[in-house]
Amino acid sequence: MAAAGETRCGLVAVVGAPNAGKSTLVNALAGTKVTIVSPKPQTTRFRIRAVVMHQAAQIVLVDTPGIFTPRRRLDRAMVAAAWGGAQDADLTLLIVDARAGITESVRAICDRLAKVRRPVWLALNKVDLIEPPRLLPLAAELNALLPIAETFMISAEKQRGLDRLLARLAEAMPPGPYLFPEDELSDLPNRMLAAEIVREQILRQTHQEVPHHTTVETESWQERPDGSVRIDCTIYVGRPSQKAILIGDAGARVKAIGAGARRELTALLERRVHLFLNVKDRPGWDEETGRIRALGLEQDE
Ligand SMILES: Nc1nc2c(ncn2[C@@H]2O[C@H](COP(=O)(O)OP(=O)(O)OP(=O)(O)O)[C@@H](O)[C@H]2O)c(=O)[nH]1
Ligand SMILES: [Mg+2]
Repeated sequence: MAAAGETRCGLVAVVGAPNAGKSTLVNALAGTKVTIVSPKPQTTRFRIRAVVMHQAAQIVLVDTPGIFTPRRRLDRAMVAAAWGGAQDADLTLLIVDARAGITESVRAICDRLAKVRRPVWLALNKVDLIEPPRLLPLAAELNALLPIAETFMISAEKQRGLDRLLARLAEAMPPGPYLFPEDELSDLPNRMLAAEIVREQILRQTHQEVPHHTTVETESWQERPDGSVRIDCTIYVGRPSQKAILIGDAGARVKAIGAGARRELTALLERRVHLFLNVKDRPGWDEETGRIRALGLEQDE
């Protein structure tokens, strides 16, 4: 424990295009899973805070939804949440998928970040996927788009370059008391965690439009006398055809989703979990206030 007056603490917004690897990085720095990851873009839907302790610094990482051109009300709320994260932070860490390079959405993000009056750091991610000589020109091109205070080359997945990034983040945090208890890993309530873990399985086990037209809400959470927990979640989909895909032949798909989510939740909660999933079609849920609020979005955006 650091003596009073010696501690540092700050907020770091992790922003970037969808699929850049923001959540993978946040989990890697936190040393545990606090936010879900999938190969599909638009996985993260709301801001999730992860508290990372390093030496006498508390680094509060804010994972944000990927920034893209929004169409639905849900999308607009997601993108607003991402920019809200950058607004509140002491420092913005821009994650760019080095293999994808400077896409239209990276360019648009840079334009807007150039107007945020806070330091921007760049992490070129997925360096395991590209030839090293391509990295410097890419960093230089990004530096021409906006002033970047520090640049890192990392692989969040292979955990490369993360020690230096963590050490520099810790040094850059402003002096001040810790904002959160040292043992608090994340701000995600258990009910939201359960819903997110179910959604992660849906992202992994279904394809095309299904995952992006799906939302999950925890309806009830019941502690049982034997120490186990019963969790009931509702999965809302946009169309009856999507409901049929999610349920699968004789319920096989939803069963597999439930089995995967239960396994994951058992490990995360360190207790026995009984998970019940109910699939409902609800056209237009992605324009509905109640569903968007259930994700914690549009509260103060
Ligand atoms: N090869 C490789 N893959 C990575 C790396 N980092 C992340 N990925 C993969 O990239 C995909 C997207 O990762 P996420 O962490 O979900 O990306 P994100 O930026 O949070 O995406 P959104 O939440 O949709 O904005 C996943 O399949 C990850 O496993 C990396 O360093 N190398
Ligand atoms: Mg994410």
